[in-house]
Amino acid sequence: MAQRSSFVVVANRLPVDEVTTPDGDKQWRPSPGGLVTALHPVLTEHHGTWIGWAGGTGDAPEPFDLEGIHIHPVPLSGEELERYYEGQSNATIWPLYHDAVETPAYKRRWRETYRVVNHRFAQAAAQVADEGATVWVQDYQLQLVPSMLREMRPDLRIGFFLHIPFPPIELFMQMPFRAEILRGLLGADLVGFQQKLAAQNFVRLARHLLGLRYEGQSIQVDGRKVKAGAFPISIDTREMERLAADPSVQARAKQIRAELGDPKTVILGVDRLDYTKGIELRLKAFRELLADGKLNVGDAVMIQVATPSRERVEHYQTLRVKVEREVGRINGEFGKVGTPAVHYLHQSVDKQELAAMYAAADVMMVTPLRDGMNLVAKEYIACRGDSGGALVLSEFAGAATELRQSFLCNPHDPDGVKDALLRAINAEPAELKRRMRVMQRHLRTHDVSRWAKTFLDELGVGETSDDSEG
Ligand code: ADQ
Repeated sequence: MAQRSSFVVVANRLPVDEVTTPDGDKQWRPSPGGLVTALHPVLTEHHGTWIGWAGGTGDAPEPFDLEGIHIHPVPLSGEELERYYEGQSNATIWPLYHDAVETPAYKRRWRETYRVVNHRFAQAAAQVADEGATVWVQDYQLQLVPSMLREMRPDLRIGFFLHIPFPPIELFMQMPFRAEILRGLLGADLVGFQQKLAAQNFVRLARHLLGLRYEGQSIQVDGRKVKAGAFPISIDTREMERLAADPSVQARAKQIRAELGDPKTVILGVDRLDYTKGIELRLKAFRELLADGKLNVGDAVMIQVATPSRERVEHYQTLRVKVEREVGRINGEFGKVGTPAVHYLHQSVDKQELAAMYAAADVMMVTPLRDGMNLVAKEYIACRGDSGGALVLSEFAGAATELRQSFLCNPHDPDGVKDALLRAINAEPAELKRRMRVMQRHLRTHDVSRWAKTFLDELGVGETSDDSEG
């Protein structure tokens, strides 16, 4: 019989990676991430379980304990991975929820498998949750889990958090199994979003599509109340500040600038290689400023780090080609031997190197066409200490609601992006430091543990303490 828990997290991925030790043994290692950092205290306090996919296809590993968390792997076959994850999650729901910036594809067999896999996750949660336990379901891959789980276990408190945007009614209505998805979410007691606007889209949709009544943010469903609300996610701010202040990271930041030829302005972009992130338009803005003579190679240099992502999905393959063509074009037209205009890394970098890059960059460009939050923007701010620096930020990132002292721009307007970049580059250092300090103060109080605590308090999970009380 499976170990039972009073607190259960259900997410597509488990917070662990399998690594091979120097002796050739396979071992599980925690994979660092904001979510697991935030939830770790709650999970250990409640003998919590995390249910998710461990990576790989075929049989799942047996459940195990790691650093005080019970890990409960869910299996996926190769075909399920293709249909549930790459298909329904990342070629239907992901583009649709991001303003359809790429055209969503709809396939019956994808949604059938999405249903099957969601049911498997719900069953795993029903199996490990104690009587009256709290279950917190994460993100767009698992939107049917709340209602499936409620049917199996009406005694549970169920929360759901959507990490990506929730679209306006007109867009959501495109989806062939729209009512089923909505009912899936309404199985939760609390549905959390990054933004107020997303929560409003959700309650309005419930009325529009299912004729449900709502008062404020509370929807009446079968005699129950389902609350919707905004809970903007954040980062482990103190940890990020500490990392960036580390002498080895500072030394590496200096070294990066030296290797770039100590230019006046280092411009940085860090993203998963995703079409929502606005990587191409950022490169294009940089190219046009070079062409206009407003920037010069040598004075200004750009680094673009793009983590490989969802490489088997067609839109992502096309994007890679487009981004790499643009990088090639810029370097071809403006680079000199030994001095490229853009340094492009199609790779993932470790946390230390990432912090050093943030510390080395005068201007950070975060220009998504649509983004639930965007944690890169917040990480950059936490890494600046008192050295100033400027954030160019898209109005369409959730982070723009909080980071008002950034240089905001409309990513659909190329001139607007160029203008914001130039203003950021030419701003007075004192002005930049002032802006940075305001945003840093905000992030110190609005960190990821506060996010988790606010959500769980609203869900009514009694005595969850944040680590300051622990
Ligand atoms: P993502 O779309 O993945 O997340 P983001 O919020 O920017 O986007 O998080 C990316 C994370 O990956 C950051 O912590 C960043 O440091 C890291 N990362 C990015 N590129 C990297 C690289 N090359 N090497 C190493 N690390 C890299 C989704 C939503 C967001 C929402 C988050 C959390 O799309 O809008 O903010 O979930 O809710």
